[in-house]
Amino acid sequence: MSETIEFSATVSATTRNGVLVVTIDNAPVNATSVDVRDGLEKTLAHAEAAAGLTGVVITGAGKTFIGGADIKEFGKPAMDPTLPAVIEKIENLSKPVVAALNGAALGGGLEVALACHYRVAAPAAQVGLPEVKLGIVPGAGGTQRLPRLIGIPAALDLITSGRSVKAAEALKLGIVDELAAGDLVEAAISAASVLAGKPLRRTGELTIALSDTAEIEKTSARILAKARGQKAPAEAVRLVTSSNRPLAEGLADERATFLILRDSREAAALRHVFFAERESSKVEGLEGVEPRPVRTIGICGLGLMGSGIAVAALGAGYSVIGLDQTAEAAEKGKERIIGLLERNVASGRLDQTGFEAQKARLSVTATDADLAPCDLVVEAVFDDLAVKTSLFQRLDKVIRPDAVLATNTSYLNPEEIAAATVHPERVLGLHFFSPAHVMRLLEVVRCAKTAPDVLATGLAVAKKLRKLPVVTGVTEGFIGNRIFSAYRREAEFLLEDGALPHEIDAALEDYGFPMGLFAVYDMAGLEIAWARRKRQAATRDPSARYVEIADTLCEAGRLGQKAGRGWYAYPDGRRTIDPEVTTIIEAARTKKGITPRTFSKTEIVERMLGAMGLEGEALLAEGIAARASDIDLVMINGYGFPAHKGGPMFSRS
Ligand code: 3H9
Repeated sequence: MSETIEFSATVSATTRNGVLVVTIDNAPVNATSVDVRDGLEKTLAHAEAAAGLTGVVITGAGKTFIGGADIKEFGKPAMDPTLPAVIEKIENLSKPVVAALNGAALGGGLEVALACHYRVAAPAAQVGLPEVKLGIVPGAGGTQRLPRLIGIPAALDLITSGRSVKAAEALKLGIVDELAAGDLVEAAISAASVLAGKPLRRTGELTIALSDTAEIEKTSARILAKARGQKAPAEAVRLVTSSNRPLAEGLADERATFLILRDSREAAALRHVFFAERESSKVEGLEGVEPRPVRTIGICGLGLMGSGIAVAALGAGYSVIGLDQTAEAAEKGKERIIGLLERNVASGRLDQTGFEAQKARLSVTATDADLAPCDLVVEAVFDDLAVKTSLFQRLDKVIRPDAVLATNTSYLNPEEIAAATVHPERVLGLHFFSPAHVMRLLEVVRCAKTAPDVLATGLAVAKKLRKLPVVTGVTEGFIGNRIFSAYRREAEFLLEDGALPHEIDAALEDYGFPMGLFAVYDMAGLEIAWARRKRQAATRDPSARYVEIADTLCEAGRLGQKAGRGWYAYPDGRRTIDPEVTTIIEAARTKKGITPRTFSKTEIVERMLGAMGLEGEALLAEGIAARASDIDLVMINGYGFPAHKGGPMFSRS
């Protein structure tokens, strides 16, 4: 092996068997920053000129090949060389360039690999073009080279979903040419040596395989419908489906589209979400605090919520002990959990071996003492203070004093539950969203006495469960339900002021919510919120504006879709506007002497966002949320706020 040549601070190379082995070392994910691009450009010039070199291998240091373009550079003035320019030089080199994919090759990382003449992957590698998730399209040849390599239908799927595929699937699709069983770089050097002196297979020169146009049109229509007005998926469809044209023309179109999208509000919003997700588990005061080890999780209450939590925990490798009131209820819970696991098998998310392993880690009981081995116990029993406190007092007697106790309450005060226990410092809230095995959001509730390592344990478990944790202080409804209450309240004010449910829903859906608020209410059922309003009636500020319309609907038996009518009517199951509801709303306006006026969609959305934003400011001022971006994550991941709008707080900026 020759000595190392440093082409830039992040790109270096050695020569092995006449092949230049180039390593990109730009922690944390080897993003193609200007220094990497500069280093690569110099490397290529050196490789072309050096008579003794027969080929080049490009690989990444650490566990990533290249995580993509450096997103932190977006929004800053462009710096040469650009990634497309470097990639063009890779493809046009007269000597073979082999990509040795040691880990994730994403976005610009995969685009570098696509321009290489051969791709060898380690079993841990994964490839993908996740740009649409950032509101952009691949900007360095991805939309033009991938269809040349694997055909339009497969490229359309990967580029518009942004999903990444593991090495084995990448091989099957034809994105990589070889899986390295042994040493990856050795395999890549061998490949380069074999290719030396032979005609090179340049991806950009390949002819696109003919495919079924009708099928492509169908797929494109489905993607556009799902995009809910987002620009990037539509542009990705356009670029991929038109890729059967001269490469230079396609690349120019792709680059121009990429630049416009990169500077768009939508892309800025999605970048905000990307960084917010990485920020949310960084909690002040927890630096260096070790979480308590957790191997076995106890779950009390095996209803829908408890079963969902159990499925998430089993999937993450934990042992689970489920507790319910009677042996019969516990058995029923077990059946429900196994039913959910079976669904994962049916959908291909879990194989038979995994299913058996998860089942073997599950046991259920109706005896408190059986929870003794638990490192963490999560309660998901009926949301009633007396029920929860008495359960925690019973748990105090059977679990180790260092085991963590978590409540999944949505609205009760976890401080009161903690205060009823012997060790309040080991109590925190873990507020899962339903269905708990599907929803990513997890509000981690920090009580006044929660010990730092208990909070750290909550965050570590959340990460292992592949959830998105957001830390919240104690307040009625925590971050999410407090903002949601403000949002709902504003919608009801709008009803009284002149808008109708379907007008409000249409405005929200146009903005990007998957479903309008009133349609969601009907789907979930109106009775739980009604019961809460009745409970709060005695303590409600009589001078505060209160809209009675929802109560009137409930009193009339309009409890939502299950009852066949709620905010809408559901003759033959389809949601339709109901004149009876309009009459109820008009009567409520008359009763208060309100002269209704019309609202445009923009006004409706502005009022709703305004209410959410104000409540968000209050949560920040009260110290319930640590940062505005945490609030955005909660609303995006728990309440359907469109990610491409960045969240209610981002949308104020
Ligand atoms: C693109 O490529 C456009 C091109 O088509 C066209 C160009 C012309 N840039 O996720 P982690 C940071 S667009 C800058 O926790 P993991 C991240 O913020 C890009 N920074 O690690 C975090 O920082 P901090 C397309 C980035 O091991 C740290 O790295 N590519 C970038 O769980 C660790 O991140 C993508 O969209 C970046 N590209 O997962 C891929 N990526 O420590 C985005 C990460 O300060 N990245 N950081 O909080 C990922 O999916 C994951 O980071 C990855 C590693 C799977 C790579």
